[in-house]
Amino acid sequence: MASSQNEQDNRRYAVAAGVPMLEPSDSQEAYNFTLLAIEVSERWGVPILLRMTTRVCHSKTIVETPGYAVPLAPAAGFVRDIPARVMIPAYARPAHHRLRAKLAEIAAWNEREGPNTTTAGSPEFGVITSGISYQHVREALPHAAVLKLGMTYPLPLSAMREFAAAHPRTLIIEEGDPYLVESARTAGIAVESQPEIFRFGELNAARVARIAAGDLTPEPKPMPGKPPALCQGCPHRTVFTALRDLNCIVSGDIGCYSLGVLPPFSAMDTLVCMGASIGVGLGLRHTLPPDEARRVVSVIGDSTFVHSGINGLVEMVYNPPATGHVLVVLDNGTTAMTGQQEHPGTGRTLHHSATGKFVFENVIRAMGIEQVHVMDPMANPQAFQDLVQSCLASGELAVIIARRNCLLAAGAIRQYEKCAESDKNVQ
Ligand SMILES: Cc1ncc(C[n+]2csc(CCOP(=O)(O)OP(=O)(O)O)c2C)c(N)n1
Ligand code: SF4
Repeated sequence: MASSQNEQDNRRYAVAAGVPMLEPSDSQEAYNFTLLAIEVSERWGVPILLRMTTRVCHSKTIVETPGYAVPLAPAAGFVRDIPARVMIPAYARPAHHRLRAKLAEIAAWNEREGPNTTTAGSPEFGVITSGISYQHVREALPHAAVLKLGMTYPLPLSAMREFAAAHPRTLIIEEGDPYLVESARTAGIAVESQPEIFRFGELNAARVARIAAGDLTPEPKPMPGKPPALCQGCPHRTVFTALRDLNCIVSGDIGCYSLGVLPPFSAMDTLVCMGASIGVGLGLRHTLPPDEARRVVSVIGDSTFVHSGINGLVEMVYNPPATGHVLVVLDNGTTAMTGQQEHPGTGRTLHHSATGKFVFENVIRAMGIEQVHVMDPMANPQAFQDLVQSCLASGELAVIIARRNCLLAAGAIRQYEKCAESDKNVQ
């Protein structure tokens, strides 16, 4: 939950997809387990989930490369294997049997020689854990015996059973869902779980010490930080000022512009996941009473539009709401929130050299939207607000492309454009 929109536990995906999962607990293991993942993947012909979590990604530990032979990628070449790659039911049914057989083999391998380790400690008190939680356990409970699981799907249930049987008290420490606890108990292994309050947020050494001590006193609230805000001079500001002043119902999306939800704008009413703004906006248009439906506007960033928003536009053309709909595409020439990456609409590759360009207005017109407006929202904020108002009043389908480069990226974009121009002249 460091910066995303939901707190979820991806370990469930490994089970749902039947994909073996490795969980590194530091940088060295991130390195080693990546190589191991490739080995296991090549040996059994399955993809592997290398599960990284926030604190493993945000920490640095010394990495040694102990002469481990890095497996070479096989030479590329096409070998026809239709039953393995074409999942019509006739091939998919046996494929499922093959997958379950492979998972059983991988489970047996994990028991015998998987990346699971035991740290000796108290004969009375054992902890089963994995990933970053292992580091917190070692710091908070240095006296405990620890079974650290490196491959957590399929689980080494026999090793877990043996470890639990050897300790009168066996506690499971895990961040997020009670995945290990549920798996252990389903297999009849007696383990102690952590109280529900520790399911929320990340673990740390202090929280692990509280879990082990059964301390349920309320946790101190973190000091309030300075709330994030759109930069002064950000083009998104003008757009959200207009939407606020027009009292629009705004179906928002993910990017810097999500900050339009905060004061002084407070101009975003829904936000779910990347690309949802158009579908959610259309749903509101279809279901709200007409007076309210006419106030609904979907707002999406340029990168988010090409990522997955474009599908919503197909729906908008195919099932237009009776009151029409207005979509604002915030074309700030970059993927600002995640570090100013290029995207198909910039016409440059990730390394900033020129490539084919996705031209928003051309594509949107070609998709069947007749009212397509392109405007710099900062050139004349009142004109921009008037444009939104007239699109809302028209009762038709309208798309406004609010085009003005992100203030922080503008200098770099000018440089890339100059380079692309001089490259063209050289050619
Ligand atoms: C499914 C998914 N993938 C990736 C992300 C990470 N992410 C957050 S914002 C963002 C890009 C936003 O770019 P854009 O729409 O251009 O808006 P800007 O930040 O430039 O205003 C991405 C990829 C995410 N939140 N959800
Ligand atoms: S980084 Fe760019 S898009 Fe993001 S708030 Fe600042 S000016 Fe706006």
